[in-house]
Amino acid sequence: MRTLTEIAASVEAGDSAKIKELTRKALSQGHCPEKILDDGLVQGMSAVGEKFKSNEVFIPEVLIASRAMNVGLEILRPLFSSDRAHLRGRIILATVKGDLHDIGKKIVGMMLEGAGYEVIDLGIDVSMGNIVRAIKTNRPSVLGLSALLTTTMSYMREVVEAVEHAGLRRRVRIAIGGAPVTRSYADEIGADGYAPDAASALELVKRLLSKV
Ligand code: B1M
Repeated sequence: MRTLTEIAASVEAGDSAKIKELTRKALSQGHCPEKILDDGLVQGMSAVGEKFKSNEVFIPEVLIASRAMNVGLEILRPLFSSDRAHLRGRIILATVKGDLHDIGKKIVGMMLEGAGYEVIDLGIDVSMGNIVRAIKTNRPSVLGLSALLTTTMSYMREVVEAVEHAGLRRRVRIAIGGAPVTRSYADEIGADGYAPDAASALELVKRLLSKV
């Protein structure tokens, strides 16, 4: 447990080298990747979020912490991946236009890949035009949208409308998530579902695909 607490502290300190060392150490001690993710890396980022909120740290520190967290995520990623990829369905993920947050979406992607879905991550700040083009090209079963800002979450509605206008809405289920997003907002914009965290996102995708 001590190693996980140290991982959280290293995310807060933005110490990438230490995170690399401690994430490997935690694995060698037998901690499962989910626990290292939740009780180490995510715990550390939540603490950074609290400090950011109360003006104890500022953007540069948050950015350094998120880069350090990414180092840990990349070590864990292969452990979530599954050789069953391509079997259960294809999912496109995107952080919507104007929004640069992608840590949570990456975790969602890792969980989905681990469960045997093929994930195409379009990245951050993705416009509706690019999303529509990607759906036409890749024909996914589910589109997952992420937004962390109250100001960018409204763009999700525009994406849903653009998918509709392109005549693609029947072809793809739309799931949305991110800290400010709620189930009622998903209903309001005509998305097919909402997930508050990565584990729920996996459940949601399974549920949506079972209805196809
Ligand atoms: Co920003 N930021 N940030 N930030 N940032 C927040 C979101 C904020 C809540 C901080 C705060 O004030 N307390 C606040 C938003 C306020 C609001 O609108 N409600 C905020 C702000 C204001 C800003 C800026 C505007 C600051 C500024 O410039 N003045 C700016 C905006 C930039 C932009 O996007 N245009 C900004 C910038 C940044 C950084 C670039 C420095 C960095 C992002 C780096 C990166 O992602 N690569 C950053 C970070 C790291 C945060 C906090 C501290 C942490 C976010 C995070 O990674 N959480 C955040 C505070 C907080 O959340 N406590 C904050 C950990 C992650 C595991 O959780 O992302 O919630 P989360 O993902 C979860 C679920 O939400 C869900 O599953 C994930 C895993 O369980 N989920 C989905 C997410 N996407 C999903 C999609 C799905 C399903 C589930 O689809 C199916």
